[in-house]
Amino acid sequence: MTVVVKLGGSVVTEKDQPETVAADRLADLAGALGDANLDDLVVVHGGGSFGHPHAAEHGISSSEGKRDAAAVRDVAGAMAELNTAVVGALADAGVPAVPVHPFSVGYRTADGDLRFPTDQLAAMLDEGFVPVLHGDVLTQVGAGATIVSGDELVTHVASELNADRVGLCSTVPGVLDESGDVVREITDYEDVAAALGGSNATDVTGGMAAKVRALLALGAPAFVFGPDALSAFLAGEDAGTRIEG
Ligand code: IP8
Repeated sequence: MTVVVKLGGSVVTEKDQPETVAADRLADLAGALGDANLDDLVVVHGGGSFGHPHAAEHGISSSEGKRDAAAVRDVAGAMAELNTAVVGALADAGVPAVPVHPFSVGYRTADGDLRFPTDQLAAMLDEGFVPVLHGDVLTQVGAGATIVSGDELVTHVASELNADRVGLCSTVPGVLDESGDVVREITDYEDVAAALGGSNATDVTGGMAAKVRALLALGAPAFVFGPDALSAFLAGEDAGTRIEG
């Protein structure tokens, strides 16, 4: 059973305090991952108050690039620092976690397509390691460097490794309907199009729309849930919103 879990940046950092790890929350999540009994686990984490402020300061986004080595060092450096904290918390909880820094692994084509090999991740899993990736800067042909989000890496890695289950641990307890209630199951984007701002909504604000569409296309069940539900997800239960196309 291969499981890919994303720990949202707002979950593992204090979003309003620059470069501050949410140490207690991270330790709880790491504990849940340490207690889980999984053959193959890949962890991806977001940027929170580490990567995002630097990316904004340098005017870099997933579509806007900069040919600026200092900017790359800033963003990649902040994300490496957060990754060290996440890997450390997982190690403290007994997880055989190892760091994987996406800037050094992949790139984007001039069209923005992600080229990110995963053979090395499969080899790490075979050797009993738990790779821990993160949203990062990525070289883009003709554009310098752009941002790759943790979500984009989750869907890419899950699909390349034929993951059996995917979990997105976020600050919200699931995908919410117009009344603010958790939608238990999504099998078609139209189920939630109205609540998520219409089927043509883009993800410029990091919203749920593109996330749901990408997860529907995955071919494995994906779950969006809050930190309290991580243990249930890892135990194989349905947690938060189940998304499967
Ligand atoms: O928090 C973005 O990853 P996300 C990471 O998953 C950076 O969107 C470097 C801003």
